[in-house]
Amino acid sequence: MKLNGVELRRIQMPLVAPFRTSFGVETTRDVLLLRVATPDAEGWAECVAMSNPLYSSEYVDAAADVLRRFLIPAVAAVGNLDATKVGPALAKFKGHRMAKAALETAVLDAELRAAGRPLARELGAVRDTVDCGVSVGIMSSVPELLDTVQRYLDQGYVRIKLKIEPGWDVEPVRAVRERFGDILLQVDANTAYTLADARHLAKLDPFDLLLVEQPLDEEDVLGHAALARLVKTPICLDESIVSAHAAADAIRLGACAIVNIKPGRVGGYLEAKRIHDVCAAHGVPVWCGGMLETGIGRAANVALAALPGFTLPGDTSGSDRYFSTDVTAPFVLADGQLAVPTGPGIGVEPLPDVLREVTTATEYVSTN
Ligand code: NPQ
Ligand code: MG
Repeated sequence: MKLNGVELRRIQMPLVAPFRTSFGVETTRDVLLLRVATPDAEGWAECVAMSNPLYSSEYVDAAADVLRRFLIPAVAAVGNLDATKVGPALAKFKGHRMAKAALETAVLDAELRAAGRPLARELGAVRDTVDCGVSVGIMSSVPELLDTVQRYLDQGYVRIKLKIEPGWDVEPVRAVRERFGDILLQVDANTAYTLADARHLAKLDPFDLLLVEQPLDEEDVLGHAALARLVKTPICLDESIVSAHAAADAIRLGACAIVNIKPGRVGGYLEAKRIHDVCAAHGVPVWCGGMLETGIGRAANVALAALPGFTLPGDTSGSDRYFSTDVTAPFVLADGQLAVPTGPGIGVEPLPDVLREVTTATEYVSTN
């Protein structure tokens, strides 16, 4: 395969409601989409970086910059290009995994579309539908939280994840558990605590949570191992797991019993599959995280979530959890599940009218 060029397209997607986490409030999603042009097919991907470096060090302007200046030229120089050659060609550039993931995914999509092969089958999917959970932001009151959770349960979500931070943790968890009984319930702290909070976090023990996600700093893997000995709730890592190597280390150190896999965070779907395999070899369950993706990113995540080791429901929510209009045909929950796309590549394409409507800038990086 040969690369003719890569389009970088910025889109602005209003969220249906503000989404509050321990690192801030988002009201719109500022997304970078990639379209690679090859002689045989186009390939699409979504870069999951946020507009500000709050979840990780990456942010969308930096992703666009590193792509145009370094990553795209390096991939364009690869002879007989296929997706497996993208990672090695980019390895000398440090970090920028979300940018790398987007480029590898777009190349993979083009390659699979040209060959008529669906991404799910390529990755080793064993299901044609996946169980869906939903991530619930920090609210201004417990009654507002209970109303929100009720709506998601009515919509069929099979697992609820509550965002927590100091001052919004034990009480909301207790309220949701008391009101809704034995639903699948977990929490995500996005690094908002320290090991000194261990006794406080142990107050979550009585509520039978599936897991507590990333309570401590992303670099504090040993802290998570220490915390695991002080609390009963299983610890799941998100931000800390940036590669299969990091996953293997965290498991060996006893820092996590469960892993959240986000392809953007780890540099792409091929590395995501390697993490899945490492975790499966250690009997560690995994689930697919979310970064408020449009249908482009969501489609590929749903394919990944169909692999056998994804034994917990993911943050693979329906399109309407975040957007009133998606850039693809919307993903709609049926019986708490989403259907795994069956078409070639990621199996979806942007709707031209919607795409035009939400686009704020486009740039074509020619590689001829
Ligand atoms: C997580 N996602 O698991 C992330 C964090 C997150 C679904 O909880 C804009 C873009 C806002 C990406 C807010 C979920 C975001 C974002 C939170 C990612 O940690
Ligand atoms: Mg998380």
